[in-house]
Amino acid sequence: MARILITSAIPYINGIKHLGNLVGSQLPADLYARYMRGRGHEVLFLCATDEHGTPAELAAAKAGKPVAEYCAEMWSVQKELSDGFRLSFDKFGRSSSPQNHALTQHFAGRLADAGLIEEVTEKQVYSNADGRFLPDRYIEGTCPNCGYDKARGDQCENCTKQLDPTDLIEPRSAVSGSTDLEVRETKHLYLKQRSLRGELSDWIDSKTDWPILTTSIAKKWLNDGDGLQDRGITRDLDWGIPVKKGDADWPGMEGKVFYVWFDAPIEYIACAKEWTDATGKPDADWERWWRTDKGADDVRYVQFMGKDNVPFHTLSFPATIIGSGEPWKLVDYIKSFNYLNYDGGQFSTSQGRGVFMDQALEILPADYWRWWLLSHAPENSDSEFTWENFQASVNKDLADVLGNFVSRVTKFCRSKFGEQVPSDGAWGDEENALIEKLQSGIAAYETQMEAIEVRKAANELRALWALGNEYLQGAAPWSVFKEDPERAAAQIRLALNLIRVYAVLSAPFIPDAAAKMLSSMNTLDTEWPGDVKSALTALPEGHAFTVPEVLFAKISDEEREDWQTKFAGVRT
Ligand code: B3M
Ligand code: ZN
Repeated sequence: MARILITSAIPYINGIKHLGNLVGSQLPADLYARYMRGRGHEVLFLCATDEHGTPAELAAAKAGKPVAEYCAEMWSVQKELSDGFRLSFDKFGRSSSPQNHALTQHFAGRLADAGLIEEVTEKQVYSNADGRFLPDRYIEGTCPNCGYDKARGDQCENCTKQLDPTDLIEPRSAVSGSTDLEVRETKHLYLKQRSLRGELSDWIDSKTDWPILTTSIAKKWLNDGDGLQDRGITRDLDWGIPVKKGDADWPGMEGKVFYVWFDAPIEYIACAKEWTDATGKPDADWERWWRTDKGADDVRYVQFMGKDNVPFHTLSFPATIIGSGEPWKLVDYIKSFNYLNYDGGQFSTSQGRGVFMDQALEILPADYWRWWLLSHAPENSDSEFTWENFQASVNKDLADVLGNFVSRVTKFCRSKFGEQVPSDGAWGDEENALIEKLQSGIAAYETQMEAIEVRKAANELRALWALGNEYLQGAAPWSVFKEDPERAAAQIRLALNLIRVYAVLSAPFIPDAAAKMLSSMNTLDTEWPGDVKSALTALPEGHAFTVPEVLFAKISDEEREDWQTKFAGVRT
């Protein structure tokens, strides 16, 4: 049994996430966590809300609420939605937690002691119209690297380059649009990432198994010369983690807070302490996941994120960890994703374009979305959600293939043998051939899951479902029953057992349907089908079951058209 630490990029607090956000980190992370638990490994799966920075301040102001209150409310909203999508976090924490305050201040103190923090008096953009310093994200302009005209002061969304606001060409305030900006002096802390360049480079070079998307982005910013600049880690804002050196005040930094991208990844660690604190466990229980001097050296740590987050996870956060000189666990594998587009354009939170998590659950249960999103995960390139495609895959994969198999087998058994696994009859060549195909199909599925090739894993699972249907079609127990009821009994005994096997295999993708399949098979046996032949005898002769409700309803053309119209505009 291995120990696997899994984190998903932590979603910003300001607003409900859209399906593109979901498939870019939290959902595939959940898939992997469920799979690894299903294989019997010990998993710690963490996520949280990312609560600092100007977006939170501005959203709270817009909602007319104190920012702390706004964040607490939005945390509950996001928590409920992540439960709705069955995201199986061991802890859904908050980057504003006391644990993260303490740990972030601790890291800053360690970095300062190591000589890796520089105090810099710098010039920063002040907006006269807005009466405040403008944080990087709230300055927009043209990217000096690629020419994109809506680049933000912290990063260009188009080319992923990390920026400083003063790099922007023709800057303007994103708060008011004002170009009445002036530059004022203010003192900030800089993390001297540059002096860690060699260590970071060696570390990234040692990750020969990382996905190309991850390493290409990491190496681009590492080797570009200007990619690994020292980074400002403090801001002139009210809301955030106060700048301190451990427990001690930091002279000259009064009234300032840490930059959101400094404290957000540290929340991955703090979240583990939130988890043990909330459950009354000792610190040793989270430290064994995070401290290599306390047992974490045999943990495998896997992170999930969208591609725009990669530079922060391959350079900035590792710089914090390495620079601290303490034995914290570094990530072993980073799975990153491209973007999911929506019907000919981009999903957009600011423009309210696309389908958002709350809206999705209002129209269909989580499994429908989970299946489509994961089976179309934007891995090798961006991918696109269209309602036609969604309808087609739900109707075909879930209703016609898996749902239909379960329904036909259970109903046929009920009508001919009653609601119990039929006795008599023996398996023959057809069954042995099926078992062989299942055995190699499951091995292929395991290989893809282990490699976190999400789409390929979905393809393998779909192929496994199809094998059951093909078998049923060929074996035709409904005809065989007339001549040879014992033979039909043997076929159905296998097929009922296959429903349990499908439930176990499919649970990472469609946990609710899997639970229904298991409960209709009247079993708690979730053992992974290592040896298919014996897995197909788990439900013994005479074992009672019930015919389940329809697992997946088909999406009609009318429904599809309704939704298409409903979601064509923008959300207000
Ligand atoms: N909140 C960005 C995002 O949601 C940011 C991730 C933080 S991960 C430490 O895409
Ligand atoms: Zn750019």
